[in-house]
Amino acid sequence: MSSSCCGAAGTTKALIIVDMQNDFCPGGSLGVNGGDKIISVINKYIEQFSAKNELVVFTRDWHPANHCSFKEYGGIWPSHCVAETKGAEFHKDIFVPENHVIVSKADTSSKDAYSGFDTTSLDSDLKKLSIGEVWVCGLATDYCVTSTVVDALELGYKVKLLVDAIAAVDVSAGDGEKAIARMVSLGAEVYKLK
Ligand code: VGL
Ligand code: ZN
Repeated sequence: MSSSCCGAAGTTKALIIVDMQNDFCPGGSLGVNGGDKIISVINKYIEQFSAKNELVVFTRDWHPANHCSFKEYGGIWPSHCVAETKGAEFHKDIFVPENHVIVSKADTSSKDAYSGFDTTSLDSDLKKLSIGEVWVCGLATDYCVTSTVVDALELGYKVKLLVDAIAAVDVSAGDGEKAIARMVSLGAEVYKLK
C-alpha cells in the first residue's frame, strides 16, 4: 500500500521552489530584480504546504567551478551557484519545513540543466509519493521556472504556476511575460494568493 494518507493516487501535491539561491537574488552574481521580494510570499506557500505535511521540493543550481554555462568556459552566464559556496546557498530568509527534499541539478561541468527534472530523481521521487500535481515558484521565470514547468507538464503533472512568487531575468524586456504565456499555453494554470 502507498503511504499516502489522503485521496486517490495522483491527487497529492507538492510545492517546487526553484533555485532560491543567493546568486540569483539581488547582490548575487546573477541577481534577478525582485528576486528577494518574493521570499515572503514563497514562505506563505511553504507554510500552507507544511501545515498539511505536504512535500516541499527545493531545487538548486549546483555547478562545478568550470561549468560550461559560465562565460569563461564558453557559456552565456557569469559564474554562479558554484557548489559549496555562499552564492549557491539558499537565501537565509527562506523557511525550510520538515517535509522537504533538495534536488541539485547541473552538477557536472559539461551539461547545463535548467529544469529540476533534468537528470535528477525528481520525477521518480514524486511518483513514488503518488504526487500528481505541482505548484511551482522561484527563480527565474524565463529560465529554470519555465523549464521545470514544461517538463512537469510533459511528465503528466497538473501544474499551478504561482505568479506572485516568481521573478524574471528579462535579458530582453518582456521575456518573463512571454515565458508565462508559453507555460499557460502548454497547460499550466496561473495561481496567486489573494
Ligand atoms: C538559471 C541562468 C543560469 C535559473 C540557472 O535558475 O533560472 N538561470 N542558471
Ligand atoms: Zn546555472
